[in-house]
Amino acid sequence: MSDNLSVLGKARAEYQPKLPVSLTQGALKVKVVKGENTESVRDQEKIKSLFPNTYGAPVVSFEKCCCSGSEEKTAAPVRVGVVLSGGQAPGGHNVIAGIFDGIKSISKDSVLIGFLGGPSGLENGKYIQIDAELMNKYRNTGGFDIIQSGRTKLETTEQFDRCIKVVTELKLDAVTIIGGDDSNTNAAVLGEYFQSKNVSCVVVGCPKTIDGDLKNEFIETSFGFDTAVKTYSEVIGNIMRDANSAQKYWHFVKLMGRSASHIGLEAALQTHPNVCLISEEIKEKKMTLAAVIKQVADVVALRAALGKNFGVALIPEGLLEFIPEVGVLISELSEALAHHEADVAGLNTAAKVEKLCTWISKESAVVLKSLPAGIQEQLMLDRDSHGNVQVSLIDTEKLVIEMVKQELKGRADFKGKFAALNHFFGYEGRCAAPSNFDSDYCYSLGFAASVLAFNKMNGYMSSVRDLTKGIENWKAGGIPITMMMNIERRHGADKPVIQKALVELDGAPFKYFAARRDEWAKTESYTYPGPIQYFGPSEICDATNFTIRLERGAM
Ligand code: FBP
Repeated sequence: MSDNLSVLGKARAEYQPKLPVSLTQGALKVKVVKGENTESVRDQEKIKSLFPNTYGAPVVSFEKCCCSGSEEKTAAPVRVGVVLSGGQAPGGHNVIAGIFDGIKSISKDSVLIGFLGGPSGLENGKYIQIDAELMNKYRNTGGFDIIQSGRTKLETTEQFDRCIKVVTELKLDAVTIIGGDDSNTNAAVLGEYFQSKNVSCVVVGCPKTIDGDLKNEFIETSFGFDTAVKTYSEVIGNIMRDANSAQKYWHFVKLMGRSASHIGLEAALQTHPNVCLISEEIKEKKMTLAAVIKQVADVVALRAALGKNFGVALIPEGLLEFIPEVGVLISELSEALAHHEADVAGLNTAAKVEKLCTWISKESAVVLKSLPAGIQEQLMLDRDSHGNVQVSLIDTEKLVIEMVKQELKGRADFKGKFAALNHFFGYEGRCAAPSNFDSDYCYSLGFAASVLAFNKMNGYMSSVRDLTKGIENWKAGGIPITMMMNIERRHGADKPVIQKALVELDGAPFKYFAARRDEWAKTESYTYPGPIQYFGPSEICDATNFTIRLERGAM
């Protein structure tokens, strides 16, 4: 056991995560049942032409083997590599523990290779062998520090060929890529390339991201979302108590989640803030930035009229991209930066704005010039390796505060006070110790990935379903990654990517929120969820989140 574990950490290390019934006898005693062949969610012909070898594979589900328990099965050892890709998410270590225990249940001589620092570790052959002693130090812990993570995008044939060299030298049967939508897209592309080159190593994905936007009929949630939002909700609850105690500040809390507002929505369901902006609704209603600010200012004014110059507002970090005129600006900037990066390198903000305005539309130039210099600079920052604007670096909450202040100044009938504080919760929750739900879910996803690897199921994502029905009813299996894909514009080009799951306005979580938000705006209906509990009654310790329960009709 690691010396740097706290008292709780030591107790937590003893926790044995639970598994779906189909996996409890080990990876050798799993029956793989194939369903119907599949199609991608959109752009079928295009995706099929890009994935000629792996497109259309069936969904597979795992069943407990009907062979008698005493019947000993044996198999040759398997050699599996694992990569942690993208932003940290609670439970990643348990996915690795699930893979480790899964392949050891096939043969005690099976080997797990951990590639260091994300996909670049696979490309450059930087790795460690994960043995039992190392694994045991990280069970049920947060973070990705066992092998670290990275955001390198594997996309060129040179990179793929370097990966082939590494997996061939290491004699790997499979590589598991634990990542979000972009990383799992990479997993599918790499698997397709391996197969086209007759490389026997398969590539298996695993659904990770606190953002909660990698989900569909078969992937009910991405791991890490549950723990991260519970962690943010604890702190938001604490801030609500403070706001209600001092009664002198408005707190504006920006929450991570990239494009999707799932984190903000779930935090709202857990804590009942006075304001919670949902980017997807703003886009649907085609609200301008001015209209969004007016909506927030209206709540501030309403509360002030009731003698309440305080409150809590939740702001999703991807907000600006969803305000139509700013969204257009961001995509035009992305396109311009993709083609003219060298032309603007080294220029100061004002000069960069002037230069970029010659490549974007007149309307977008007006929007860009209307924003404060700090926000302009942040919108022009380099895109990440997948072509996304880095929304966690944009001070949206400060922009909203400033603009609400201006809006209220212009209202003759506003007699209240508006003193606002800003917060950003993101990194605080990404490496939290996993909740029981994430500990179990991640371990199960990892174990299921070992079954996919052993059965040579190339281009599949590990899946565990029926998550609200109690672990004894969880169903493990695998989903072809191409099934989740469509074509999107990235870095100025059309690319196959896994379709992002945004907040659905006709979905149960949003409807539940929308039916209550007016009441929450004017009252202090705050709830104080408190810290995640690991020991105690199951209804407290094993509870899932509102989003999945509402989506699955479990509340
Ligand atoms: P993934 O999509 O890779 O899971 O990352 C999620 C996330 O935490 C986003 O919520 C956030 O916008 C982004 O990572 C921050 O990126 P970075 O870790 O590179 O600062």
